[in-house]
Amino acid sequence: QFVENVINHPDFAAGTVTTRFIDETPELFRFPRRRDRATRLLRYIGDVTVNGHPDMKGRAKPDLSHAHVGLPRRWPAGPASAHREAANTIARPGEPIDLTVKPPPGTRDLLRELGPQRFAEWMKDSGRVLLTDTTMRDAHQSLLATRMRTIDMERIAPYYARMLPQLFSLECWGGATFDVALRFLKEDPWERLARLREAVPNILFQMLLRGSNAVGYTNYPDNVVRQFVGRAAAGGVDLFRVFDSLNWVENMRVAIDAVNEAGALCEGAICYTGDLFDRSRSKYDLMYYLGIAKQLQRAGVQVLGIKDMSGVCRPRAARELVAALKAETGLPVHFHTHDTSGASVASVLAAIEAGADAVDGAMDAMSGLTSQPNLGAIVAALEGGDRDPGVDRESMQAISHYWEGVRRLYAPFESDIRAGTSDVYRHEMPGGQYTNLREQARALGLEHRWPEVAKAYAEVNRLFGDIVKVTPTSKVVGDMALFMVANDLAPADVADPSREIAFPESVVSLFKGDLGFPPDGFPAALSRKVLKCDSPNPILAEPPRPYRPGDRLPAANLEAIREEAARAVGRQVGDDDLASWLMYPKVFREYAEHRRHYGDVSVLPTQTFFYGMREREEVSIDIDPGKTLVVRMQGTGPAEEEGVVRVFFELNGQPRTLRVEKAG
Ligand code: 3PY
Ligand code: ZN
Repeated sequence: QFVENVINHPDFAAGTVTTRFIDETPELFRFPRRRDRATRLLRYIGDVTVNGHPDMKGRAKPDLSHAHVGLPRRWPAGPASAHREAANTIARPGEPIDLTVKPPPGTRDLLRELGPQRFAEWMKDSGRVLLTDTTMRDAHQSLLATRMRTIDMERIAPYYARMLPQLFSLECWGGATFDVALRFLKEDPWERLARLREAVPNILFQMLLRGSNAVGYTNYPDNVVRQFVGRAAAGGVDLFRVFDSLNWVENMRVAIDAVNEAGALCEGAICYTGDLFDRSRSKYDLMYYLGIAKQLQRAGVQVLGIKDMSGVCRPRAARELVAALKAETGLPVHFHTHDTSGASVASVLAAIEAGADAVDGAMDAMSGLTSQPNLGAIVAALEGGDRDPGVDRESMQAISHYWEGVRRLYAPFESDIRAGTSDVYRHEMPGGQYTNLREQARALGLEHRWPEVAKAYAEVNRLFGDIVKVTPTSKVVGDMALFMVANDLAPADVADPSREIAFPESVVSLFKGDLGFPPDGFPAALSRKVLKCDSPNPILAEPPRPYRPGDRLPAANLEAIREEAARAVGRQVGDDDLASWLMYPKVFREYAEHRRHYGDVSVLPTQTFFYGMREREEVSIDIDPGKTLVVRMQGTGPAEEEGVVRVFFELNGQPRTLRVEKAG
């Protein structure tokens, strides 16, 4: 507000201010009374009700008249399970679930007791398979365009803590969730982490970190990556799954060191691509993966992750890879895959047979297709065997039932895919990208040419030298594939030195080395063409030799940037806000603006957030512990002026009328 007052002051605007302007202009410190939270939230609800949510443009509104999100209310009627006894509750099937009872100890307590090194030993010795539930991160990133809101996670979180304390970890942060929370959901990812952490004190929280790209799409200065990791660890992330989008360990070191410095558990992930057994494509053979694993081990990771982001690691490859990695490094191995082909449970079971210590899956209702394999099915397959994960299936069902209800709220973000597709073995698109790229294709009017896009994706990969495709390199390959289809370009046209092509910006950036380099570099001829090396500009005469972008990016002056951010958003900027700004300055600024105008919209129920309110609908909004707003929408009516609608609410029984401008 102070900044607004300065900017709007007539002297400031006229450029006649002196250095004593602030001292001599007391009105700068006169701020209008902060609009109370309820009014700002009503304004938001009014806007969305009248004008619709901007994210809903072009999406069909679902019929939610019978939507029901069922929280577990009573202990499921399954056999009394071990963990209920561990919870020291006398709960019996059918009894109400008491959220005031402290959750039993879990993996997080164990990590704190043992420290990362000894915890990793425990992972190998525990015998049972350890399970990660990805529902709160990768599953909704891959199925629902990452749109799941904090409130829907927070409501079920305390049940996880009590009903499934034997889970190894909850993947609930990082990847695309950071960007999407700020950009589309207008909520603070740091607050999400804090709220979930409070609800789940006992189970490891896991995040996906894109190495030097942190949670963004390009390399950041080293000190920015370190600052981010430090804040994430302080905010409650216990396990960092770190990867590099070209499998270049050199470019992961800063992140790995930062995780270790924070005392958190560091999982170095190897991105799986290609086919271990394809002799015509020997680049990605067993030696390749073992080489990366050894580098990661030397770099100081305690756990090895196999990150099969596209779901192309077939059962035989999973078996071979897991066995070899374990034998060669002695590190615990954590297997992650996607079900795009429909065959992922087979790969998970093969990985377990070969000795995988931990595997990822998603709760039934959020599994399958481009998401993770079905956890309930995995548990059932292992039940009674020597690697039985020992989690209560009835509890999993109860929690999955909740997710089933939640998923309905996000129906407009679902893709239209009905079945698995084994075409993934050809195009190798990551699960999190597949639906996104389809949507981009639709936006460009290319939906009917999707098979061509998928084919072009594979062709671009070959043109680029058969690279690892995962955020952000996968986005570059996708951009180029769409570009080729939209412009009717064949691979030969792209490669043809005599044919002028205006490559997409992201492609130029990739070849410049902004994301680092694959171990064998980019193909020389295409590099020359993309970078216009044959142009008269001598600086561009040769493609760059491989370098680590972090070595060329100057350290960010964090305090100067903090001040710049504070000026831009008109309030103080703490360390978490600073981290958000460093990742996404423009997005953060817009988020801050939204928050100033509408307040903290993360407290709204998801239906209200996306779809506004119907006439005579009533919702309860918990804005603080013990402070609830009851909002009833009475109806709308025309105002005296054109283009303005009056919305009639009742707020805690008191009538409130709001004037909402109708958008364009
Ligand atoms: C991400 O980086 O967001 C991913 O999910 C990569 O698989
Ligand atoms: Zn994934």
